[in-house]
Amino acid sequence: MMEAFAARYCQCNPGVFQSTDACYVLSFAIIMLNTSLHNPNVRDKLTVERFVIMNRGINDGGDLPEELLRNLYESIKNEPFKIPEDDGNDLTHTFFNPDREGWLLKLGGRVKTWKRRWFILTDNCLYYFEYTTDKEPRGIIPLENLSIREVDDPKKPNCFELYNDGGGLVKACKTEADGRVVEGNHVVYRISAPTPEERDEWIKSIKASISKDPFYEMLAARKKRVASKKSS
Ligand code: 4IP
Repeated sequence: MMEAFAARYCQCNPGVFQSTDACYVLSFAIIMLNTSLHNPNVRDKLTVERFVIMNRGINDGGDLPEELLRNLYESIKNEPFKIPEDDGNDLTHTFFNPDREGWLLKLGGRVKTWKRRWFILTDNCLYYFEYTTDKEPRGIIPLENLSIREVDDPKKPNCFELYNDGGGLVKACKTEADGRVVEGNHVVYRISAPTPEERDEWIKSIKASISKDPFYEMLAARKKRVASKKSS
């Protein structure tokens, strides 16, 4: 399987490796790194320096760019890769082809801690995950009735907020540490984007998503009909 993967990777990404063997060896090194960093039974965690040394000379006798190895190390450290399990509850379809997705920082509801979360905007809902490979979201924010505004935060750049125009808690659900799904506690969801451009893109997409709510449109049309009947 790994050989087939290496062959296909090199075919799709010519020029990255001198040979498919280099890709094959690095793939194994990444699996070992993943285990070392994320398996709690492994006490002696690989450092980035050891990871770089471990991969010396694997590119047909030459070295791979150190920056590539360091980036790979950081990426695995930030997010372990997992083989998706098939538990019959496959939400892949739900999150396929979303309106927008990306990493954002989210401020907690009662406890004000910033968490880096993977956000997916689809079907008029904003979902957030701990990792891109998670199958179940940590939280879901339905966007109906919500408003969005740009805000300045003293600690984080490029912030925007989702809030209820009428005030009160935003209707949302979240997963507690013990796995229970409960209602969220946010009066506002304050979110920080990596760049001003991304903030603007998110605001634009979320606004579009809020306004294209079919239920809302149906309700608005109904209200209009009722109003015109009354006046006639
Ligand atoms: C948590 O802080 C996280 O920020 C949670 O975010 C957040 O829940 C909690 O909000 C907040 O207390 P600690 O992890 O430092 O305890 P996440 O679920 O993304 O991990 P939300 O509702 O933002 O998901 P409250 O409202 O439960 O305090």
